[in-house]
Parts: sequence; structure tokens; C-alpha cells
Amino acid sequence: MATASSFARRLGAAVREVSLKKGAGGWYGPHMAAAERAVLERIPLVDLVVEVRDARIPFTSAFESLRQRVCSHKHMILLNKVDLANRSLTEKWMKHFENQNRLCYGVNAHNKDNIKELLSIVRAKIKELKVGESTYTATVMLAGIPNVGKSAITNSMHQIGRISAAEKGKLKHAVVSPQPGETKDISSYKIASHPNIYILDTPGVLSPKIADDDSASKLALTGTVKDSLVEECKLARYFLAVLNSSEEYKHWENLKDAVDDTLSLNSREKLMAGCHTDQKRRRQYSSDHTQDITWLRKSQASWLGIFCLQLI
Ligand SMILES: Nc1nc2c(ncn2[C@@H]2O[C@H](COP(=O)(O)OP(=O)(O)OP(=O)(O)O)[C@@H](O)[C@H]2O)c(=O)[nH]1
Ligand SMILES: [Mg+2]
Repeated sequence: MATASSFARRLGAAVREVSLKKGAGGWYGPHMAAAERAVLERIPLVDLVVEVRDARIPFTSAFESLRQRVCSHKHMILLNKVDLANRSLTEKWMKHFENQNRLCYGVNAHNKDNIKELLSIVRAKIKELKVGESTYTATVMLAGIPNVGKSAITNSMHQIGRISAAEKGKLKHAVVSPQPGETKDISSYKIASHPNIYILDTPGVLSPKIADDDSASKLALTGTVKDSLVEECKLARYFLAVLNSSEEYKHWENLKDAVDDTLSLNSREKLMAGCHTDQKRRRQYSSDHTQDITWLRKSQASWLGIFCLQLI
């Protein structure tokens, strides 16, 4: 029987093939190249660079171009989507990055308490970097590969930071989407007053040079590459193999019962309605469950359990 690693190899090889294509067939076109240049050019101009990574793949989701360009004292690593990752592994990864002299923190962008804690960490770090300056305005840049949650973090920090500063000015809103490549330009959002701190939300950048098939498959599974560029069937098989190997499949035995047990009535109705509509619209063959699996991966529903793809 094929294992998760063989499915990973097949998916990874397909993704790397796509990465070599120029133009619409690949993902690193002139727009992403320009975005990468714009992000890298801003590094000397900002006070702190917060590299956002996916907590399920803390190593593979690195934004490689930052490595040689940001000095450790102004480089923070933020592991986002901790709600989807294994908690004890995330803690180990945080220690690993701290041992490399990087400030590191794990968040769920949609959790208010996490974001409040993140805001105080960022404020404290800025204060440390600006020691000796009595009045200043600071800028923090969020950078990373696509779909790791930069815009979601930006919105949460902007909203919570402004409200706690009792500033009732009109709030801006960065577009958040389950598909990668949503943010096209760099935009600034205020996250604190006295002193003023601004955050820059930036477009995600993914190098076309991916180290190996294993990394490529992990990036595809966590949504860094547009689903339309990858064969859904290969993606679904790998996802299923990962779930099988982590025994998560036990949650699937009675899918409807699992949904009934763990979701509120309101969200259950919405979920099942979405599921049925999706199935009616998309399924052509009753035996083809790969579409259901792809839908489940995209929904990232918490009752599916977590899957951590990168051990330390
Ligand atoms: N479960 C979970 N989902 C998250 C979290 N943060 C972001 N997301 C979801 O991840 C998807 C991508 O979020 P975005 O904020 O658009 O990601 P991005 O890094 O700005 O993506 P690009 O603009 O393409 O570079 C969206 O569906 C978000 O709702 C998180 O902490 N937990
Ligand atoms: Mg974005």
C-alpha cells in the first residue's frame, strides 16, 4: 500500500513542475517578483520584521529571501494557525527559534487574547529597539509566504490595538481569503498610539525554487499554492494518507455524527447545507470522494483534528 511519503513525493513532484512554469501556468510571475523586491527594499526602513510562518510547517514555511537580509535583533518569527497545529510541537519549535536568537511567538489570528499578547510583545520589542528616544513612530512589517495569515493578523492587530487605545477612527480592513495571493500591495495600518506603531501588510512571496518534493507537498497541503495549479486528486490522496497515518481518520467514521456532536445547531446547519450544495454542484461520480476531501481540507474545521506536518 502506498504510504504518505509516496503520495507526498508524487504531489511534491507535480508542484515543483508547476513552479518551473513561467506566466499563468506557475505562481512566480512579474507581479510576485515586484512584490518581493518591494518587501526586501523596505527592510532597512522598518523597525521590526515579523516573519509569519504556518505553525504546521514552521521550517518549510520560511520566507527564504529574509534569511540573509534581516539581522536577528529586528527579526521576529510568528507561528500562526496554532489552532491547527500540535501544541507541544509548536512549543518545541518556538524554543528552537529562540535558541537561534529570534524572538518567536505562536498565535491564532482569530483569537483576541493571543492578539492582545502579541501586541504587548511587539510594543515591548519596539521600546527596547528605540531605547533612548523619547518620542518616535515605529513601523513593523509582516512578511511571509502566501496564505500564512498576514492579513488576518493585520486586521486583528489593527482592530484590537486601536480599540484598546480608545481611538474610534474609521478602521481599515485587509482582504483575507482562503486562496493564496490575495494581497497585491503593501498597506499600512495603525496598531498603537503613544507611541504610534504602524504595521505593514505585504503580499505573500513564494520562491519558485522549492528545496525538495517533500517541502513542495507540505506547502501545497497547507494552501500556499493555488489549488487550481495542483491536481486536486493528488492533493486529496496525500491529505488522506496524512490523516490515516495520524489516526485522524477515526474522526471520519461517522462524519455526520461527528458533525452533530461537536457543532452548534446553527453552525451545523450551515456546514451541512454548504456540504450538500457543494456535493450537488461538484460531484460527478458517486464513488469519487476526493472532492469531499478537498472541501474538508479547505474548511479547516476544528473537529477534523489537527495535523502537524513537520516534526522537530
Ligand atoms: N484556523 C486558522 N485560520 C487562519 C488563521 N489565520 C488566518 N487564517 C485563514 O487563513 C487564510 C489565509 O489568510 P490571509 O490572512 O488571507 O493570508 P495571507 O498571508 O494574507 O495571504 P496572502 O495575502 O495570499 O499572502 C484565510 O482563510 C484565513 O481566515 C489562524 O490563525 N487560524
Ligand atoms: Mg494577505
